[in-house]
Amino acid sequence: MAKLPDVSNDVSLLKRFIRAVEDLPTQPSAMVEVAQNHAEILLRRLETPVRIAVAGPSGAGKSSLVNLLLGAPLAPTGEGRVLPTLLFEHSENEKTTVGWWDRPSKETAGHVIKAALKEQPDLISIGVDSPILKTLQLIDVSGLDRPGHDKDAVLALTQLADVLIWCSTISDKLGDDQAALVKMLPKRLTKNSLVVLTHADELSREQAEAAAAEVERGNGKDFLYVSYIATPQAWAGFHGEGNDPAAMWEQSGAPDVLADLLEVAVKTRKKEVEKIQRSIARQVVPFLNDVPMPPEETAPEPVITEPVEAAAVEPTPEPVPEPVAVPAQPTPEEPVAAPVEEASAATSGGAVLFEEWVAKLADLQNQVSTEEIDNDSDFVQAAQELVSDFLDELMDVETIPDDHDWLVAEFEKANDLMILLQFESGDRTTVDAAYIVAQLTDSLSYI
Ligand SMILES: Nc1nc2c(ncn2[C@@H]2O[C@H](COP(=O)(O)OP(=O)(O)OP(=O)(O)O)[C@@H](O)[C@H]2O)c(=O)[nH]1
Ligand SMILES: [Mg+2]
Repeated sequence: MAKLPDVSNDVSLLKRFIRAVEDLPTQPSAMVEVAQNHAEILLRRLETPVRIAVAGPSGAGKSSLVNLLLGAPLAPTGEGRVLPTLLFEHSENEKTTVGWWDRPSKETAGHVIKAALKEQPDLISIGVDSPILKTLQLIDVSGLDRPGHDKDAVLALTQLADVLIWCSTISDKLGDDQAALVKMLPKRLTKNSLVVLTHADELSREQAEAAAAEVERGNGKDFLYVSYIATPQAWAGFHGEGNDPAAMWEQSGAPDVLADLLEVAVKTRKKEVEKIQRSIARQVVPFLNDVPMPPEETAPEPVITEPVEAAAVEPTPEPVPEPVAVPAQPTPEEPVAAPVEEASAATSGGAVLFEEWVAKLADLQNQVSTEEIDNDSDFVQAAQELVSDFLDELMDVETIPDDHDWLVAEFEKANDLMILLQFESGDRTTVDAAYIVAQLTDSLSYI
């Protein structure tokens, strides 16, 4: 079974370095201070669980699935009205925090979701003392198919999620309307995604298998896995109801859904941990000798110990310092480092990338001058596709040095912005999109 990487050594190293810098009797050098800053950001990233978002059309059974994963009926179900995004995270004390994208949040003790809804927040985060949440955060995103709420939902997904579970009722089989919504989402997210077809209890097992296979070949082909579930039966089986709860659990499809989810979460986490380890090797390790490091604690506390099913953690190799460009996961708190001096020395890989980008731009310009693109929203969409396609190439490229993680991060940020721009109206969007493209061109010219 897939196992989450053990990061206890990395956490211990970062904590000891941060403490060593804090304990210095004199002001640290600027370089050491920067390294300490990096260490703090990297530590935060190591301590952040994999963030799993459940999204899909209204009434698809998202909140029911979230509750099943939580093992508690915390997310309101069968509401029929659009709720804000609900984020379930680990906390020893039960608490509810209402948040807005543009205002400070407010925290209350206990689970008071009904009262929180009255405040009309953009986001409600719920602290739950559940072991699964030490490993995973669960995000219930609603309203993706509701005009007026779609932008908020996409914003939540781009800002908060690492992995996506797309829910569709099995009778809808992820139709074209849904495929159009999925296309709007950042590719870095859809790449780490699975489809769960709900209401499988309305079909026979053979019909459910056939529906899942059809989705896998059709609109769900970009997702890593497609599985199905009968959520009420899974819930009843899990909570020991009925004559044969074990059989009910087994037949509900839940074991496959959990196995798929675990695999995707582990894959995503491993990629993120490898990236963090490369950053530690580059940004922190060179400065270890500049400070008196405290001794290693005898029993470092592992960050990820309590698992979904697989509590076991897998030791990962020591940080690998080789320069390899890998997909980055943007974290809102991490500033994108500016290109460093030596990065401007063009590498052949960098020069090829720049040429490719310029060729794509010329193509876009051509489409505008031939009026193949003749309105603002088509321009924004074409520009977003250009950025997103190029981002895919950038992630696969191994010829640019590791220092250019910032470039991937910049394209990811630009891509997220472009996705949101598609929900805006007015001619200002064209200007904004063109500005983003120009900035990316400038950044690419550094490599
Ligand atoms: N029979 C059956 N009913 C389900 C299943 N999953 C969810 N439901 C029911 O479908 C209704 C909608 O489920 P929710 O979990 O609230 O769906 P949602 O996607 O969160 O809905 P919104 O938040 O309103 O978009 C509820 O009455 C659930 O009990 C399922 O697998 N089978
Ligand atoms: Mg819901």
